[in-house]
Amino acid sequence: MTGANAFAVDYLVESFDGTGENTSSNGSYIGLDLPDWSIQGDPTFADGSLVFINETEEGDEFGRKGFALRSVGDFGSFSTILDLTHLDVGSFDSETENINANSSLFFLLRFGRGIENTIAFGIHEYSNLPHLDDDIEWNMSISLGGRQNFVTIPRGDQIQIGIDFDANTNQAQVWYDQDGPQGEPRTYFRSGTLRPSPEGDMTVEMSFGAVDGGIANGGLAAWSIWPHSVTGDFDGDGVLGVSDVDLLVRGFESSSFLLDLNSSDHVDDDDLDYWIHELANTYFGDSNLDGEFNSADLVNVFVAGEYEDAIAGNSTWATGDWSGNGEFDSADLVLAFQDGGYELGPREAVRSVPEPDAPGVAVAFGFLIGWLLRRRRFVA
Ligand SMILES: [Ca+2]
Ligand SMILES: [Ca+2]
Ligand SMILES: [Ca+2]
Ligand SMILES: [Ca+2]
Repeated sequence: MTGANAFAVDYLVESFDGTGENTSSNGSYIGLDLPDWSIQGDPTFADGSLVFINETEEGDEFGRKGFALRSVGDFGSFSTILDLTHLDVGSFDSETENINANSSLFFLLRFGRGIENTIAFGIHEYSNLPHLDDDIEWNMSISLGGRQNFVTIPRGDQIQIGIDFDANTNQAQVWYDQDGPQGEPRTYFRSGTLRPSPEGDMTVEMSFGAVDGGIANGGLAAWSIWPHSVTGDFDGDGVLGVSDVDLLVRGFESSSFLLDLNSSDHVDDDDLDYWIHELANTYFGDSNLDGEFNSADLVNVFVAGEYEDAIAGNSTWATGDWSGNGEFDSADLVLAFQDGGYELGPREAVRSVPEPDAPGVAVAFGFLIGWLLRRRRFVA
């Protein structure tokens, strides 16, 4: 762990809220957090985002009506996330009813000029794709190193989309989250390999484009990118924290290569076990991740008040779900006490001494259950 550093040194974040110190490269946009953005398409800062409204504009030669792009240097292995709001890429000019109309949002990372060096995904609406349920779905296209595929995703005017890249294998993977960090988990798509090896400067581009009567409106609400400098630091804040555990647990059963810590091609409780024991060097039950499992952790989770509550799937690592199924119940307590770290102090300090004997654990567990039953009566 890197201690008090809030973010890794080369973590880049652009809030698009209009209060930053920088001006875009063409001088038109003041209030950006990062320098050197090239912005076209006459967007405005509104509601904490940079909003593109493109109904009446003519697109450029690529059909782009508005875009923001900048060079981002060489990050090695990295993750990047784009938050979108006010999103509408699914409307058409009903006057034209042109069967070739289409609307797109694109999020691209280019490592060079060729498509084999590009990660691109877009959200689209094509008026000539009748199989789509227009009211509830969008098409999403994914291009990883030149290999394309299409999926459908639920519509939503706010959406979070991301890219993970492993510079060691040149693997790239994209995901989307229709309702941000809470609610439904991220959906990860199949990963792909970029060819040849990416070199030099990388460019990020977020663009809204449309042709023949298509409409593509939306707001850029935040963009960030960070290198994978700490294994298991999935949110990029430079430390192993409870939000990283939550991201891991919410990725159970997904195909995320970033979360698959033990390279089993599957994200599951073995990866959680690896994160807790090998990366964070602590025990199950350490709800505040301070490196030990003691009474403070139990107080925290019982104060949170989710033990065997009636709300499905509401619990997290910090509120007592140590097994990763979204609930805090007796199975989590059993797991934590079987892991054997209760009141042993930091894990480093006990690795060279014998495991605690079973009666000691049983006594601690019995004490806990008594305390728990008293507390539940008190709460009721
Ligand atoms: Ca973290
Ligand atoms: Ca795994
Ligand atoms: Ca603790
Ligand atoms: Ca649980």
